[in-house]
Amino acid sequence: MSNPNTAARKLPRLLLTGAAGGLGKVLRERLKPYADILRLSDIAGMDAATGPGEEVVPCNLADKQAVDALVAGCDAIVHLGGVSVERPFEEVLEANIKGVFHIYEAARRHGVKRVVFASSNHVIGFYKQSEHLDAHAARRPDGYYGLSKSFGEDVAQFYFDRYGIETVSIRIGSSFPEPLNRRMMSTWLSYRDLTTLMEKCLFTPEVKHTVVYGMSANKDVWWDNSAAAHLGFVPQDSSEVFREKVEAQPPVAADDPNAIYQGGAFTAQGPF
Ligand code: NAI
Ligand code: 15L
Repeated sequence: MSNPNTAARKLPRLLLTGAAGGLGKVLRERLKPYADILRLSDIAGMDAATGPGEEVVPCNLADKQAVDALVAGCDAIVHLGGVSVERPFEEVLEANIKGVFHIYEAARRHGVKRVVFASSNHVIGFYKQSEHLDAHAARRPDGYYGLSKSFGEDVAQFYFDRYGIETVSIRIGSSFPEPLNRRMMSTWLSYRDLTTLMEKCLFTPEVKHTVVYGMSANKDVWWDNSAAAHLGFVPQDSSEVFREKVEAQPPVAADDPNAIYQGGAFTAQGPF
């Protein structure tokens, strides 16, 4: 059901970074109804055959001038672009840390008032799976990638406090067609729920800087979204339908990070 607080439903021009990636491809299709023009951007090549209402603007997020030009003329930004797994710091620095700063600087310069930032559960990855968190829990990043998302959330808060640019930072759990392992039974976010959440993030009238956990209505969850109730996000899917398939996988050892930490294997990657 739609959020009664959700106002306008179509933006003149919406920027989608990371459009060539896994979630970018999904949202390229699903965000079309919410924008007259969807501006698609990535450093990687993508299907350049633009459909009606699409435009493709290639860009390296590490290039400040290029990002400035990318953001010009846009009304809102869904920022998915960047390194999406644990990588050496220098790579994360360019794409994620400089990248997110460039996005907000460009938003400030061009008067963009709403950003949806693809943060990650890896900002809190070092909590145990036995712990339950809301959005106010202190962050415990589980690597350079998690640190970059934590920085992004701080940048979002700063640009709201200083310039009034509103952001929803979605701490996405695991958004794939289906949960791939036992850990993802808790962290899974279906594409349908991701799309609904994006719509809430873009159109809820006042969000300030909201942090929301991106998860479906899974049975055993670690996260509490009460601090983001104003978004009116009510997930429809649950990982339960995949339980039999997931539990047919070999058991995970009790001392495996995948069985201990919310961030799973990310907590044990590197040093590079
Ligand atoms: P992905 O790795 O498939 O897509 C990321 C895209 O960013 C890629 O197409 C890549 O070419 C682009 N990119 C990387 N460096 C760039 C640069 N310097 N300039 C411009 N573009 C660059 O990742 P996915 O799964 O689609 O995730 C999208 C976003 O959501 C990412 O920010 C990721 O960190 C975040 N996220 C995703 C989760 C998931 O379960 N899929 C979970 C948590 C967070
Ligand atoms: C993420 O942040 C990654 O981008 C994604 O590829 C998954 O690994 C996800 O977290 C997860 O924790 O399952």
